[in-house]
Amino acid sequence: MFVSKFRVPVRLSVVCTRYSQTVANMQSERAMKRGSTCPPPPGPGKLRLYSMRFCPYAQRTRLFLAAKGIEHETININLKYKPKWFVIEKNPVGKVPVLEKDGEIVFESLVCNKYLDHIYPENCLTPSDPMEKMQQNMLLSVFDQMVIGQFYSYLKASHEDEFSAVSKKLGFGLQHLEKALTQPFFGGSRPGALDYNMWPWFERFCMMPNRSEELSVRRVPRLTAWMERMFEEPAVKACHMSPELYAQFGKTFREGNPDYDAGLERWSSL
Ligand SMILES: N[C@@H](CCC(=O)N[C@@H](CS)C(=O)NCC(=O)O)C(=O)O
Repeated sequence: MFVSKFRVPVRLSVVCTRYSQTVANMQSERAMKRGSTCPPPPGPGKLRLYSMRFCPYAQRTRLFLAAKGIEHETININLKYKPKWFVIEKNPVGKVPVLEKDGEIVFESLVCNKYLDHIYPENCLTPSDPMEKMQQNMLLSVFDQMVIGQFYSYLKASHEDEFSAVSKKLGFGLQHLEKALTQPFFGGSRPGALDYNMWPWFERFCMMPNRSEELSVRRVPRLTAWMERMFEEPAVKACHMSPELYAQFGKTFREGNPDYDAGLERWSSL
């Protein structure tokens, strides 16, 4: 698998505490669950993110927040045993990410990110040129349909035949992105909306066993170099989780009892 050549820095979730909570009942990143009391709304002008530490969609928004340097507080949600208040008051679909500010609620990762660019226009990550914006939207659609879906199918595959069929489709989607990448980043000389909206799944490619020629470095040299550059970006570093931590969470998820607080043990007494 083409990411195997990277040395992914091993970090614990301590990096995420940089953007952590400020209200009294949010002293840790521990996920709030069923039976908990709805926290009071954030103060005037304050932004709050409802998140789950291992959710790639929430990571999209965390990356935007970090890249744009937006101050915020975070409440993590236990998505297996969701607090009633979360579904009733924050998102009827019950998913993260959700943003809350001055009585407004915004959900869906891509909508959240557009909202952030709208209300914090400094360092806008979305292209201003209409054609460029459309092209990024189309590439994101390719990514959503041909990469994200196949990524999960790959993780679930159990037979050689399945691996090979999924790898072919995934390889095809990656080839399309490879051809579209003509500059250091999809956003040009710096990462933009498309880079950050796709990144969470690339970071998770380390979870894929090395299976197929379709996914080798030789087939996607530009994407490989892009990943190396992305790993160096401060926003990516700030939101990064180690492969070990993903594996720890993934194991509990597959066993049907996701440990949303995995990796926080060491910090619980601080
Ligand atoms: N289309 C949504 C997907 C978000 C999503 O699927 N989040 C997952 C966690 S990774 C979730 O909240 N799942 C809870 C559930 O499905 O009940 C987005 O882009 O925000």
